[in-house]
Amino acid sequence: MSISFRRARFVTSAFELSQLLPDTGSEVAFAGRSNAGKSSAINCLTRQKNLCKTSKTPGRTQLINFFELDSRHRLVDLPGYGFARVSKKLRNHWDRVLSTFLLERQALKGLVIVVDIRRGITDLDQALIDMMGDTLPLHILLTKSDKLPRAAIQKTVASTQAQLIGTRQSVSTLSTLNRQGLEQLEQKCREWFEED
Ligand SMILES: Nc1nc2c(ncn2[C@@H]2O[C@H](COP(=O)(O)OP(=O)(O)O)[C@@H](O)[C@H]2O)c(=O)[nH]1
Ligand SMILES: [Mg+2]
Repeated sequence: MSISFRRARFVTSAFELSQLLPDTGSEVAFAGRSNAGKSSAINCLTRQKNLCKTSKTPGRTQLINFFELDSRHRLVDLPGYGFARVSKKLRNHWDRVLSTFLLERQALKGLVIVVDIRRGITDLDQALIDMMGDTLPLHILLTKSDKLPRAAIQKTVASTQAQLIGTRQSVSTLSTLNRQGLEQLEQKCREWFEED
């Protein structure tokens, strides 16, 4: 069985837990601060320019978006965190929905945490990593690598690697501009889907 990322198509969006797709098959989800580059990473992985809406204005993706690769495999774009101009009510809503989704979803096989390589892992990313513990394999995707010179990239990769604890946690870089790192991301997602 070979998974084709190119065939991804949008299925549905969820605001509430009751709107999630049935908890069957296998999913890989993308989380991270708003504007980190989650949607761009999914577009890059699927070689589709506009599968996920990307935005120069942070805080726009406020839904859980499901993309189907085939009847058994999905990618999930999660709402970004850390956007200041969000009401407390909405923030609490997503804290509850996301923690339930991430900790209880049986279909979820791995979580990609998208991090702007210029910022590195922030407190909010760390809180997510801590919350996940060893419940799921995690991959830290340091994106926008085209924004930094090679030495700075290597330094951030090394310090990020040093911060990880579990054996099921890994790091790679990505530039959605020049596709540097795309193979590693694809490999990781395949590994998670195929472990199943
Ligand atoms: N230079 C560069 N810009 C990127 C990269 N990935 C994302 N961006 C830009 O970062 C902004 C936020 O990206 P988006 O994917 O919408 O972030 P999201 O909020 O995490 O989904 C957009 O302006 C993207 O064009 C990258 O690898 N390189
Ligand atoms: Mg987005």
